[in-house]
Amino acid sequence: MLPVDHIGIAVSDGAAVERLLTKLADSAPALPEDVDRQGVRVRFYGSGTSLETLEALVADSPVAKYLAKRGEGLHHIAFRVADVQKHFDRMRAAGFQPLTEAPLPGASGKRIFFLHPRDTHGFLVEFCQSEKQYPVSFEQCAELEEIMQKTGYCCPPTQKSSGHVVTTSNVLPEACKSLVLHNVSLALSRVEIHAPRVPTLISEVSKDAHYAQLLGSQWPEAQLVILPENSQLKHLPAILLEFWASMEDE
Ligand code: CMX
Repeated sequence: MLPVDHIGIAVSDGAAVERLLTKLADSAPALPEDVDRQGVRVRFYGSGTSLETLEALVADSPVAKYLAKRGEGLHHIAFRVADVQKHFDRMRAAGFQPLTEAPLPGASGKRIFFLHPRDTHGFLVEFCQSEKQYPVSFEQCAELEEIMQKTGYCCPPTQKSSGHVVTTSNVLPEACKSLVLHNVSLALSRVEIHAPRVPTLISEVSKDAHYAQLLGSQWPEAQLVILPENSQLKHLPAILLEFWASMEDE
């Protein structure tokens, strides 16, 4: 299934709801943002799948109409996609009528489109392309690539940025922002490593502590992130996304 990016809740007074949601979601909201095109003020709570409160800024906005008709409550569910245009075309080809002629800018720099609730059993559906996408190339990691693409945070590297590389190969690329060695075998420790000067994440290294030490000593400038023992493929997206986000923060 596509990942849920956020759940929208229509509220009469976003500031008043802030105290409740900060407790409930165990996270303070990002600063409120006004989306003039939609006539709403939004606040996002949490990362990953977040909650979004929507309050009306103008009387004839969709949220004002919703509040007048149905009162406060669940307003929409938003799926996160890597390529919003692709899903716009996909939904149209499947016979849905998106509410706009094309995806448009929404809150947090996302590009979004909606389907009418009458076409979706009574709930409003949004598709959004995350504002934060990491350029990643996958080499011989089809299974991991499939999982990572589903997060909606990965896009192919561009020429401008060589991006992050996830590989099971021991032929290591020189130019990349970060290198993830996924499931590399012990064979790697036996070859001479010409390590590229990049921060590095090593996966599933705890299978062999000696191997971690060896790479650590050969690669002193690298930032090694040792994954928990028996960590499974399904845990990697969260770990990788956190790692790449932390690189951006530096
Ligand atoms: N969820 C479920 N049903 C909804 C709904 C919602 N969020 N909003 C409206 N409806 C229902 C109404 O209850 C009504 O149902 P009934 O006919 O059974 O009474 C029907 O849809 C039509 O509603 P309406 O009040 O007549 O409103 P419109 O048809 O003019 O608009 C909609 C409905 C969905 C097209 C409009 O709300 C819209 O364009 N929404 C998308 C934009 C939006 O919601 N922006 C705010 C979010 C911004 C963001 O996240 O960035």
